Amino acid sequence: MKNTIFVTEPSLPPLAEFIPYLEEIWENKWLTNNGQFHQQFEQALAEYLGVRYVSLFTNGMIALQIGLQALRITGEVITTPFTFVATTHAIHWNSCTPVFCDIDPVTYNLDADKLESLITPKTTAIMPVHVYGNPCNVEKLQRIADTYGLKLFYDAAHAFGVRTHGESVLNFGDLSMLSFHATKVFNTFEGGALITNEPKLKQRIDFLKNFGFAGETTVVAPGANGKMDEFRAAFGLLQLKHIDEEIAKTRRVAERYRAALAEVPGITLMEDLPNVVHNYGYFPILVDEVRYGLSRDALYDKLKANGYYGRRYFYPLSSQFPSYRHLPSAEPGRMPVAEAITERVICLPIFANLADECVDRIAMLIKDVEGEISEGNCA
Ligand code: T4K
Repeated sequence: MKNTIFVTEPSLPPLAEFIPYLEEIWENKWLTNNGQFHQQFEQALAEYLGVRYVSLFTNGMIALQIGLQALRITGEVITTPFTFVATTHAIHWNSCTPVFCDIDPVTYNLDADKLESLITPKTTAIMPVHVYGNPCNVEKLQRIADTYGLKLFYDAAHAFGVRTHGESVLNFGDLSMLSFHATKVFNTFEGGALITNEPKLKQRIDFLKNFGFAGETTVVAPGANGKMDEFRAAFGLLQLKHIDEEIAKTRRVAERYRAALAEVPGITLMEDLPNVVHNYGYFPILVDEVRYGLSRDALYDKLKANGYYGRRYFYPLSSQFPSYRHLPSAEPGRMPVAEAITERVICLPIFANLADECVDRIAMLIKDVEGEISEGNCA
């Protein structure tokens, strides 16, 4: 859509660079099922991310579902309501009950200090999300998981390349899931991965994503089809060559927003966390209606009317959707922090090629509380 700046724009390499990969696929006629690009991409990703084992998937949602199967999760899973609904759906699709826990007011991630009171004899796992790529309180979560004998499965859909205290955030817990959807910092059109340090778990995941086949005639479990094809694996290999530059460019966009919006009364920005390498995939702001002078939705609509399509990630909370709002943990008032933040958040447009002029116009629209329309759109 012309004259519209969306919340994100996918990073794409020059098309000419992809042609040789396609020629090779056409030559080999090997399109999927653990082909050469699939194998190379798994290896290259593990090296890039600084993790032990990567299992590629056709998307992040099926990776979550298969990860829960691979860990043999049953009963209740404690999770965050402040997430894309895929996290909650994956729990539901595995015939488990999501139990929602409130979030931390600084990181917007599942609040490890509020978790223990939700554990019951039916709890088998904790499924936190590194929202916007901000690392969860990984140490405390691990302590609780170890104390109660629970599995710890991170939805790391937003956390490509994120490091905490020098270590990949994907190395914590039993399993982590990455999404390579078009809207993510690193994309393969659609795609995803599971990351683990355990060779046996990697093997079980690889069986489960290929219908449960452990050999030509051996099926070890009721698997599904979660495989990534050669087209996307080849594309991912190419994307890896450009990702550092893309993240560096996106970081500059975030810095420009921060400088422009630092002093706006009633607008709260999310700062970089100490000892964390971020990927800048999202730029959330919180709008305090009383101090700012406009409601979150009024600002959201004003930006949209000017062609700037931010998104209210994540509103409503997962726990507020009809499929889940009957659950006891979803009852209004039980998660005051999440309930407040979901009503105030807007994620502003951010991506590597977002022009300075666009950032400046968006910032100007936010600062000019009374003003309605900017002079033309930067697109
Ligand atoms: N867990 C978490 C925490 C997640 O955030 C997600 C996905 C998942 C699990 C599941 O992973 P995947 O199965 O998706 O791999 C988008 C994405 O579809 C979704 O992947 C993502 N999270 C979520 C946060 O955002 P929508 O409904 O906002 O997408 P859509 O189509 O409205 O796209 C947003 C904007 O991006 C568009 O307005 C324009 C731009 N865009 C989008 C696409 C698809 C493009 O410029 N090009 C494109 O190809 O959910």
